[in-house]
Amino acid sequence: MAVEHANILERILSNAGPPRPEDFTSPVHDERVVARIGVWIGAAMGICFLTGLISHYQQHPVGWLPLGPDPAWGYRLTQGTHVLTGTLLLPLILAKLFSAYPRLFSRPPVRGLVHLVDRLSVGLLIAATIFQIATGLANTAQYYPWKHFGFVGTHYTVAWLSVGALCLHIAFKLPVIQRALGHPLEDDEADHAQGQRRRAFLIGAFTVTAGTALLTAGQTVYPLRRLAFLAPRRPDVGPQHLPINRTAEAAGVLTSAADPSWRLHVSGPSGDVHLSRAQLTEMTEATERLPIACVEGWSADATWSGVPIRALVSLAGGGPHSTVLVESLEQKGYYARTQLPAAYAADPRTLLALRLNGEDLAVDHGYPARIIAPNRPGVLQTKWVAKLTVSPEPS
Ligand SMILES: Nc1nc2c(c(=O)[nH]1)N[C@H]1C(S)=C(S)[C@@H](COP(=O)(O)O)O[C@H]1N2
Ligand SMILES: [Mo]
Repeated sequence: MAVEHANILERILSNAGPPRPEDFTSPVHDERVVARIGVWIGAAMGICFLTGLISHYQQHPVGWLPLGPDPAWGYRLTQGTHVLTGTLLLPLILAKLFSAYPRLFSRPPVRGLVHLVDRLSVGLLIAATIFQIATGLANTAQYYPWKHFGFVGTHYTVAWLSVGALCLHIAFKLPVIQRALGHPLEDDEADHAQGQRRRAFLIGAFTVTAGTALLTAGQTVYPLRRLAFLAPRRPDVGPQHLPINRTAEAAGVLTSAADPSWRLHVSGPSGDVHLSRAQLTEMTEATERLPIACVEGWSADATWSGVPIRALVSLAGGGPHSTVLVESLEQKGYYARTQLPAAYAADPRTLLALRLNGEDLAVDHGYPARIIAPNRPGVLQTKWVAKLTVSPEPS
């Protein structure tokens, strides 16, 4: 590697033009290394893309893919896997770029139409993947700097671009990939030392990736929680041993949530009712163990007690096919109003939760009452509920 840097420096100092691929002498710049890391990247990107799609359609339902409340841990699995594999793409992409970047200097830059499309697809693949990793990681760190574009729509669109570019790239490189994977890391006895360096690089890249997984997965894999040094959240740290996404103060509901004159307004086909917290606690109580799974990648199981939503639906004159519009005390914000589809509203596990892990809800967890439903993205588990509007049964 030292030789390599000296070569390149010499070219620059003597004004001999940009470096050529042969100036990069490290044995790590080798198609066998590039292809092996490529296989790991292909697997991680594939899993990341598919779990991301499922998560996306869970938050933005589409008619052709009816995702319901089962299994209760579904979103926890898809979103946890999505964020984890996306995070692992960072060390993997860096390793692959390092082993492959000398090829950027090959001459001539374009050797015909096919080669041009090949290079463009590589450019698009790198740009789109870096964009996805950067926006995804910013999101997991609760950093939302996008004033000019929405995160969800952009991350979703660029995902298709990067997967399209990945497929093109694999198609163009298929002969090289087959050749490279079919060959051992060293050519012959004479190449032994070089082969060892290639192997060491791959082991290093793998170790960094596995280490990143180990230090991140604890945000959702409970036994690893003490190792979650690279994750913004731990599943057991927060009021009532559960993390908080948005606090009551940030949502501007500190006063309204603590107001003893709070009433739950339930509106439906048979009219309007206003229920105090005391009246709600007198209704039939149900207790469910259900996860909160945030789009940011952390998730945790908790024990929730409260009134099944379907009891409130029938109180308001609705039925098993009614949907429920949930409105929060929160005035602004994307998640101040959410819609519970009928499959969730009718599920006996979907609660208007009043208590968490055996205590009254902390105000940051949604006191006086919040929604908790199985297999729902965290963003739709509305806190500080003020009003439920029950739709009539479709005739
Ligand atoms: N009204 C309201 N409810 C909300 C939110 C919000 O910003 N406003 N954030 C949601 C998000 S993103 C998550 S992950 C969960 C987290 O619930 P917790 O803070 O009780 O853990 O609450 C959800 N409920
Ligand atoms: Mo969230």
